[in-house]
Amino acid sequence: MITRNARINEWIDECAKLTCPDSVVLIDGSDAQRDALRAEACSTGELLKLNQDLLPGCYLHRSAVNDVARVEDRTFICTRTKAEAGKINNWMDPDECRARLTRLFRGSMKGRTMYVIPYSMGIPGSRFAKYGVELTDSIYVVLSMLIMTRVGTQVLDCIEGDGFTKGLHSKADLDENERYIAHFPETNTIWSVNSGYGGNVLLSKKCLGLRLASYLGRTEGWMAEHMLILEVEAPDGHKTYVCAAFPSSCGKTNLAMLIPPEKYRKLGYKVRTLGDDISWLRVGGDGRLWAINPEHGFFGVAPGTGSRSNPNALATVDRETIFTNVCLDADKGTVWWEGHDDPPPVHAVDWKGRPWTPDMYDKRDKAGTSAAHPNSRFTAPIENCPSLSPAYFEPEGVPISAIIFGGRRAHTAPLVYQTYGWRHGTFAGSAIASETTAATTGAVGVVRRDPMAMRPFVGYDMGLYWQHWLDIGRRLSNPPKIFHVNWFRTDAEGRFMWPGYGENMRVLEWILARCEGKGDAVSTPIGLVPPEDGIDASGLDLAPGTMKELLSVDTAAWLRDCADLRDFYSFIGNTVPDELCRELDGLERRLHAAAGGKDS
Ligand code: GTP
Ligand code: SPV
Ligand code: MN
Repeated sequence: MITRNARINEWIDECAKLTCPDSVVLIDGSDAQRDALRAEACSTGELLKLNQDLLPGCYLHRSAVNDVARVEDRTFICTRTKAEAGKINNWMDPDECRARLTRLFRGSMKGRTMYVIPYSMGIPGSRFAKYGVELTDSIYVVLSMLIMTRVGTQVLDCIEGDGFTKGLHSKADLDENERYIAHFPETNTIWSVNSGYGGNVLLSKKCLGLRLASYLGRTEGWMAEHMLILEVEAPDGHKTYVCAAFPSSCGKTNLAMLIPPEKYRKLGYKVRTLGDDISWLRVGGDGRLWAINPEHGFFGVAPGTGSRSNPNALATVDRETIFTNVCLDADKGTVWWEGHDDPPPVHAVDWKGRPWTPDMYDKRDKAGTSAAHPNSRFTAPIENCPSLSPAYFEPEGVPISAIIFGGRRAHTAPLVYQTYGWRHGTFAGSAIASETTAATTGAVGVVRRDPMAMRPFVGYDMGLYWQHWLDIGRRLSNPPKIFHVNWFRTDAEGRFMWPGYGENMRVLEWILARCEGKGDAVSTPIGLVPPEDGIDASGLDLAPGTMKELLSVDTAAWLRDCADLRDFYSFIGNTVPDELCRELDGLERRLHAAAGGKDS
């Protein structure tokens, strides 16, 4: 008997019969068990122990070369009907999927141990917590889940009957042609097979935390979003909470850990972190939107993390951290990646485990020739973060004043604009477009529509998801203001025009002022844009005209974008809410008017 919960035991038995592990081990959350698993993983080469004087409790893991990112084309939502999964998700009939994956799971854990990981999303026992149990044959998954979520026997005590998400994961033989990440919302089940990469196998994260949670949230009246949560404390001590949704690898971790420029620090501004990837949002009794971060750690992008861009992240990963697919300094037993402060190690071992020198780098084949994979990551405990807000521990979460949408766009989207309200804001979210990144397999740098930064993560039909946003808005008597930002606009030479990172505080300042009914704004066809002097650029080395360019709205480009959005709406189909179609009509009309009728 593994647990005292008969439903959990029955299900474990069923999965063990299928996968045939040599033994079944319950993860109790103890340090002793964790340490034994670390030692075992080091003995098999699954983990490499880093220099414990310089990086205590830190390990390096290398995944299979064909298994370095989420696989959207192999991710399925298995609802009874295809229509429920919607146009964007891959769908498979639940019975067909179970049959197909049963063949892959059969005997897949022979000679291995099946670990039983009871975990909680949110504070165990709190009103908003959800529980899951993940069965896996990977020690890497166990050790990562111990960091990313709250794990252990105390979670089992919170689970009543079958009130938990059933997650079954097996590395099997990592065959990429038989890799599946399958979700069964109707039975609250996830099956993942033939992968060892984070987003595919840490079933708490995108699988439960976003896909199943968004499905549940629709029926239960709350939202699961791909959003960071941060706190800004003003010089007078007043605290404001902000959520921001950017697509994968587009700056959530960086914004969540932002350190204000010196000028703001001197004035007394403080920015603190509550979460960097997932928010669960509810309508509070006060008519405001309240957010919790259900996770307990960071699974963050390593490349680009340096003392100029994100000192808080660097301080977070100097202990008790698992690094995946970064570069090893073979002399020092430390880690390195592109964008690190240190020069490349003399004896560098790349993410594939081969000797590496800087002259091997070819920017036309970044993933193949960089020392650290572009989607290499760190898995670090949230409590390591120097900027962690005490409000992270509030079971009811924090009230949100602003929601910021964003994307990675070389052109079109200005540095920042404010929408006219919840409905227009929902529209702006539905219209996010962003260049693809290394966080998912496939081409990098291609602009695609990524509504609310949730394209790969909505567990049902996108049109109904937008309707859910509108419905939530109607229940908010004091909704957050909704903004859109773009840190990634480039000039004619392809260089970023905005310095970004800590300097994004200047944009946050305008956003916070707007939330308080202050700060100037100019009405444009797309929304409210700051006047040229509305964003404090003092002390920045911006070339003349840059701010004007950053804030400009290119009518012709926006009209092209509207046409593309119209196609996207028709692709999604007749579930797209009328209210959003009218917003699109209105935007197009305003753009035509601004173009002086020459386009109409
Ligand atoms: P996921 O974990 O995949 O959901 O990503 P994320 O949204 O947390 O992205 P993250 O903060 O890790 O940033 C990803 C990449 O964007 C890194 O290479 C950063 O260096 C880069 N980046 C983040 N913020 C900025 C910014 O303000 N300006 C520029 N130019 N790059 C940025
Ligand atoms: C993302 O891709 O948005 C991530 C990393 O946060 S993963 O957990 O792999 O999805
Ligand atoms: Mn993410």
